[in-house]
Amino acid sequence: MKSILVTGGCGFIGSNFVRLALRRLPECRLVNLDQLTYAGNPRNLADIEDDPRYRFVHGDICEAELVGRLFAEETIDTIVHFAAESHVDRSIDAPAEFIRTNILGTFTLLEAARKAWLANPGSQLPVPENCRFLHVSTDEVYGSLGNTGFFRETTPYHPRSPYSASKASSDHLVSAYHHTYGMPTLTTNCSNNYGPYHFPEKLIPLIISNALEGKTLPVYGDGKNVRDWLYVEDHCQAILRVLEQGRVGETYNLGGNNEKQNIEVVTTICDLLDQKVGRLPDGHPRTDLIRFVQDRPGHDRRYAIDASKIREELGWLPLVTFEEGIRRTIDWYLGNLEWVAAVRDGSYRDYYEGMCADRLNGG
Ligand code: NAD
Ligand code: TDX
Repeated sequence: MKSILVTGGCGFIGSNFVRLALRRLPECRLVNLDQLTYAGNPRNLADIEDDPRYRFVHGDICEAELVGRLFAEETIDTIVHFAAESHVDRSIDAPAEFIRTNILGTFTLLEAARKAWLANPGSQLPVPENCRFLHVSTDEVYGSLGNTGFFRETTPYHPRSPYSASKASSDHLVSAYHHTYGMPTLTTNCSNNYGPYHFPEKLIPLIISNALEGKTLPVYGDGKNVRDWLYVEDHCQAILRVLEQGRVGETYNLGGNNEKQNIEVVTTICDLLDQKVGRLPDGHPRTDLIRFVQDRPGHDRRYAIDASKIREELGWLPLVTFEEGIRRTIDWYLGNLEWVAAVRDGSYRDYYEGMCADRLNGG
């Protein structure tokens, strides 16, 4: 049985991954180490928390003693590392936590894996064949594109926000551990995700929840910045594919082939909500709520991914079009208004407080 340590499994992508992995890998045991920051919501995994193959551990990836203990207790042979501070705007307001979690946290995990997997951690002795360290990263490490071109795995790094700089730094550490110690690493650099359990500080869930409540819809700058959107389930499938078939030491770009200007995304959500739940109470369309607001400092203009490497080497393709994915996403939010309300009013932390008391440090 494989013993997988997932970090950040109570966040948006991590929780979608944990659910998929338990379904797809019947022979695995899965330990979820999550600090439950504001972005970690254990309710995201309420439906699987009693699965005997699953263990939740409340803790910080920067705590070397805790991470080392987990490696030993659970004989971890695989890491899927999601835990991070993930919101660009927060990284502009308060970068310190991004440096700590994203860089020092990744370093702590690499060190724990080095000590656990290498018979002599100072040398390059072969690591057991079945071990893997999969680092989940972002396309933002490559910087910003103009109107043309795509990010390839060979594109030089040029991060431009504290968030992307911290992720770039962690990518370099992962690469260094492969080259220096022979650590069996895999790195994925993915475009913008969307789908169920997305925290409503990010564009798509923020617009859906504000538009439902009749609040204004803030669009930064001229609204013409472009992002490539990937449905979260497609991302999670890609991670499993890379884990199972990826070449050790390689990086893989993942994208949805769905480039959209932000304003296009916002108007699409408004139109779909008008169709699904009716216009605003005063009869106006939801697009009337759009407000162009001050731009994000250093706002990257365009991201676009060339995902041909993973397509050609591992046969992975995104299956969900943006049109289908955005409908599914809106339907999920409409079907989970309690989840949205609890996150918006902060009461999701109550569930969390109870959980911390019960399970502190995996107790
Ligand atoms: P998220 O913010 O929704 O979740 C992050 C999770 O990590 C939370 O559960 C949080 O509690 C946990 N966490 C934070 N600091 C921790 C610490 N010190 N110790 C333990 N747990 C900690 O993030 P997400 O959007 O699900 O992103 C997951 C990963 O994927 C990140 O590494 C991010 O950089 C990467 N990524 C995200 C996107 C995207 O569009 N969301 C795209 C590409 C890559
Ligand atoms: O209120 C808003 N108005 C707005 O116009 C917000 C929150 C965002 N935006 C714009 C900024 C971006 O151009 O929408 C675009 C998407 O913004 P975010 O949802 O904050 O995502 P982004 O900054 O692109 O980063 C996301 O994708 C890459 C994730 O948050 C990262 O973790 C991931 O690495």
